[in-house]
Amino acid sequence: MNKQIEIIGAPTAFGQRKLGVNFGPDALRYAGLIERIEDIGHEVIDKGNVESPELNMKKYKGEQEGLRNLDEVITFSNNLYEAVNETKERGNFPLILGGDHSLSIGSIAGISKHYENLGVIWYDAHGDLNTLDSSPSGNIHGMPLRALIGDGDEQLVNIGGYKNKVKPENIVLIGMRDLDDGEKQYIKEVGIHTYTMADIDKLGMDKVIHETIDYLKDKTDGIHLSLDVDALDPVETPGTGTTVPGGVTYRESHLAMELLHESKLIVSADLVEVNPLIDEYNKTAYQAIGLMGSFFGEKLL
Ligand code: EXY
Ligand code: MN
Ligand code: MN
Ligand code: MN
Repeated sequence: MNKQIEIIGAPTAFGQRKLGVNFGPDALRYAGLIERIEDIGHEVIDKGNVESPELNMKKYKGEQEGLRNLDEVITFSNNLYEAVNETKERGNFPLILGGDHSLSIGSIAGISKHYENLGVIWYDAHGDLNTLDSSPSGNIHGMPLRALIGDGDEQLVNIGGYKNKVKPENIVLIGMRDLDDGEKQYIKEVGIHTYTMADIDKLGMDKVIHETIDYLKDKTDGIHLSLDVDALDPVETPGTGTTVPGGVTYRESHLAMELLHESKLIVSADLVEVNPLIDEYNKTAYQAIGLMGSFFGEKLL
């Protein structure tokens, strides 16, 4: 049965310092994301972009103490929470287009309340598990997963009016190759199931995804995919703000998406950190659309 997929644009750049990622949703639409998913046979409803607070360029470019653009991130997260929650109330599949990864604070808040035990697959070069104390940057896009677990700024932790959206044991990190010391310590402390690039090299993506599904399927009642395009190797996929060499290949990522589709367990997804201003003519948006084709069941033959 083909899902009714609702596209929700989340044009935020407040979680980091590089303008352009806020144009990600429209770069993906312009590159043909909706038509690509419709051609597979799914019904796609484009809900437009959630409202964003004004981006004051002087403030955005300037130095800030503590959590950067905290007020804007809180407002944006509440707006996105409302939109995603409504999509889930309609029983549809939310595909949230970023925008930087701080958007997951709002998107997963809107999803998690509909599940007892939401699983999360965090496909990323980074853990995004910092608090202000462990953060090297003060950028909130390095913190969403920790806020969703329940640590950090109280307002971020309580988006949607509740906390502890995701349990550490229901998370799988895939693509890790740039973890801060505080994140490494936390991952070991709470035992988050993690596949680094070294693990992917040794096991191969087929086994990584099969193990991920086996690890999550009996203890979660739905799985959210949070796909950060910086998981992919920057030689192939340059259009993103925090590139790290030695990433997942485009072909490995296609395989990952095909296997996740086959699992039929993924109930929602974020597609984040596409920045067309850093890119070579929107190349990264076109790649992301190809991956979404595989994720929604496109067959090569
Ligand atoms: N760990 C670094 C920080 O916290 O500033 C870099 C985070 C990059 C986050 C991008 C979205 O994945
Ligand atoms: Mn990320
Ligand atoms: Mn990342
Ligand atoms: Mn399908």
